[in-house]
Amino acid sequence: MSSQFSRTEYQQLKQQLNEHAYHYYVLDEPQIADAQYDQLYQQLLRIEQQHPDWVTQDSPTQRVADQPLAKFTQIKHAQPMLSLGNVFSAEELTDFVQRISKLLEQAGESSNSLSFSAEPKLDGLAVSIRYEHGHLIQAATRGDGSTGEDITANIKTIQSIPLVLRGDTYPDVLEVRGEVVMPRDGFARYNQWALSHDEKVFANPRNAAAGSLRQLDPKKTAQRPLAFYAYSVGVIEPRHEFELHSEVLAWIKSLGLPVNHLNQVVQGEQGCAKFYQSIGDQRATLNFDIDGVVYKVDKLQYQDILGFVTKAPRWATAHKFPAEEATTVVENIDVQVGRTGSITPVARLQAVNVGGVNVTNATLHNEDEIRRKDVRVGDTVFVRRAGDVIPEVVKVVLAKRPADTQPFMMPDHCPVCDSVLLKLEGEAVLRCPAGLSCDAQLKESIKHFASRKGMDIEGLGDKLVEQLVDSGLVNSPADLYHLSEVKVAGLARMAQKSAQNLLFGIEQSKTTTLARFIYSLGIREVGEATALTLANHLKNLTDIMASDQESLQQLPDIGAVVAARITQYFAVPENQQVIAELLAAGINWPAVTEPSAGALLLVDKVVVLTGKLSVFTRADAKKHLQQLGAKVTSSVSAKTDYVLAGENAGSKLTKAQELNIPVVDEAWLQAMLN
Ligand code: JCF
Repeated sequence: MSSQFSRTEYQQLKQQLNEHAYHYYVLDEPQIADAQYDQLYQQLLRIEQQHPDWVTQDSPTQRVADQPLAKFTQIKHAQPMLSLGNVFSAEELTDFVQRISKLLEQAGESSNSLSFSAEPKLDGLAVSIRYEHGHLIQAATRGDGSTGEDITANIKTIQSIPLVLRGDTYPDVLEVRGEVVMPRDGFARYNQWALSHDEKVFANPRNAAAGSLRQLDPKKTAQRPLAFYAYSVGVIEPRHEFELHSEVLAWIKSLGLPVNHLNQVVQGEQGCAKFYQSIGDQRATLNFDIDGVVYKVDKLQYQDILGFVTKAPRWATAHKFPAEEATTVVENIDVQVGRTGSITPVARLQAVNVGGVNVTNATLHNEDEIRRKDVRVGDTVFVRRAGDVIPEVVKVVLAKRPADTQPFMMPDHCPVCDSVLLKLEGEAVLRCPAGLSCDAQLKESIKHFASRKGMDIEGLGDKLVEQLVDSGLVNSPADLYHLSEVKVAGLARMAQKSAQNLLFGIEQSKTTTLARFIYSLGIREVGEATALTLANHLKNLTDIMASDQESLQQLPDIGAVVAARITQYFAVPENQQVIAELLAAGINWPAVTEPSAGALLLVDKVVVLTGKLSVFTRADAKKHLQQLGAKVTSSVSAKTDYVLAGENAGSKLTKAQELNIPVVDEAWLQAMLN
C-alpha cells in the first residue's frame, strides 16, 4: 500500500493520538473507543514504516526503547526533591496547623481560615520528569533527594505520561514531580500472570512499581501496568507566577499531566481532618494503595514565609494512616476446615497491632501459597491487613529465620474428623470429603445456614453453634428445629431466658423465602445472587432439585462450574435427607410469583452505576436493583441495558452515550421501587 499521507497529515494524526491519550488518561473522559484509538495508532505505525525519517521522539510509537541499559546513571536534580514531615494523630495535626498559624502571625499575616491543598498520599515511587521545549527529555528517581537514577527510558513507557506537553504555552523548562504507582487491579493481574510464567511475584503494588522502574530493559517495564500522578513542580524556566499551589496543579493538568482527582482545597484544621476521614473511608475501594494524606498550605507566598526545616517544608505534612503491615513471629501453623471441607493453613502469630487492629491469626491460603512463601514455625513474617479482609502473611524475613526450622507439611488426614484429604483435579486446595459428618464442616454449615443472609436466626451466634454441635444436640441443620428449651438451657453459660430467645428466633426463621432457603444450604459457588436467580426462574424447590446441568446453564450467570456444583449437591442422598427434614420441620415460603406487581420490573436487565449518588448509597442502589431482578455490573458494554448516572459521571456515561444505552437517574430507580 502506498501512502497518500503528507508530512503535515502525519503530524496531525500524531497530535490527534496524543490528544486522545490526554482525554483518556488525564481527564478520564475518553472521546473515542479503545478500538478506534487502536486503528489510528496502527495507521500512524504504517505511515512511519513508509517514512522512517519523519518519526520523532514524541510519537506514541516511540515509548519503548530497543536496547536494554547496562546500568542506571546518576542524575543530580536541578532543584532538590523534598521529603515530608509526618503527623500520626489528631493532636499532631492540631500542632501542625497551630505552628503554621503562629509563624504566619509573627510575620504579620492573618492566619484566619488558612487554606490547604489536600491530596491522598500515594504509596509508590517519587520521580521527577523534565520537559524542555515541551518534550520529555529526562526522568529520575528521587534517590536521596539531591541525586537519583536516570529512568527516562522506563518512564516513557508509562502511557499516561505525555511525551509532549499539550498546547503551546508550556515553559522552556518544566520539571514535574509525582508518584509512580501500580494500580491494584493491574497489580493483581500482573501477579497472576507472573505466577503462571515463572516470573517474580511482588509482595505489594509499591514493590511492583519500584521493581518495574528499576528494570534495565524498558521492554519489560512497558508490560507493567504503571500509572503516574503529578503533585508538584521543580524548576520552571522562565519563572511562572502563581498565587496558589492548587493553581499549579490545575496548570500542570492543563499541560497534559495526570493529577489525582481526589485532590481538594480544604479550609483550616477542620477541613484537613474531614478530608483525612473521607479519604480513609474510601481507602479500601480505591484502585491504588495510599498510606495517608498530604496537606500543603495553598498560598505560595505563605509557603515562602514558612520555609523549611532541613529538607522538609514547614508548610506541608503527611498525615499517615495507621500502618497496615507489621512484622511478627509465627508461633504455630494450624489448618482450618471450611464449610465446604476446604483445608486452609493459618499462621498463629505473636499478637501484633496492624493498622489499629490486634492480629493473632493470618491466612496462608493453601498448600501452593505456603510452599511458595516457605513460611515455617519460628519465622519472622510480614503481616498485612487490607481493608476488611482477613490478615495474610506476605513474606518471611529470611535473615531472621532460626537455625532449626522445618518446612511446613500439610496433613494428609482431616484434623477434625480424620478422613483422608483429597485434592480435586484443577483445584489448589485440599478438601475433607466427609461433609456434615465432619464436625468442622457441620459447624460452619450451621453458621452459614443461620446467618443474616440465610435463615437469619436471631440469637444463634458462632459460639452457640459450636456448643450445640460439641454437646451432640445438633448433628444437622434440621436438628435446630427439634431443640427443646430444657436441653438448650442445660448448655454452659445458657440461662432459661436466652434459651427461650433462641427457640423463638428459630421458630421465627421458619417463614422465609425460597432464595434464602437455597442460599442457606451452602451449596458451593451458590451465593445470594445465584440463589435468587434459581428461585426467580425455576420458582419451586422441586424443579430446582430436578434440573440437570444443561437447563441450569440456560439461566443468567450460571456457567458450567456452578451448574455442576448445584446438580452434584442435590444428587447426594444426605443432602436430600436434610432438605426433607427441614421441610418436615415446617420451613415454608410464599410461592414465587410472576414478575408482576412491580416486584421484578428489571428481571435480567444489566445495569451499571456511575457517578456520585445522592439519594441512595451505592450499596443500597445496588441492592434495590437486584431486588428488582437486575444484574449490576461495573463496566459499560453492548450488553448493558441501563446506566444509572449520578453527579460528575465520567467515562462510563460517555460510553453509554456512544453506545446509545439509556441513561437514567436516581428518580427513575425510586419510581421503579414505588
Ligand atoms: O503522594 C505522595 N507520595 C506525595 C509525596 C505527595 C506529595 O504531595 C508530596 C510527596 C513528597 C514531597 N509532596 C512533597 C513535597
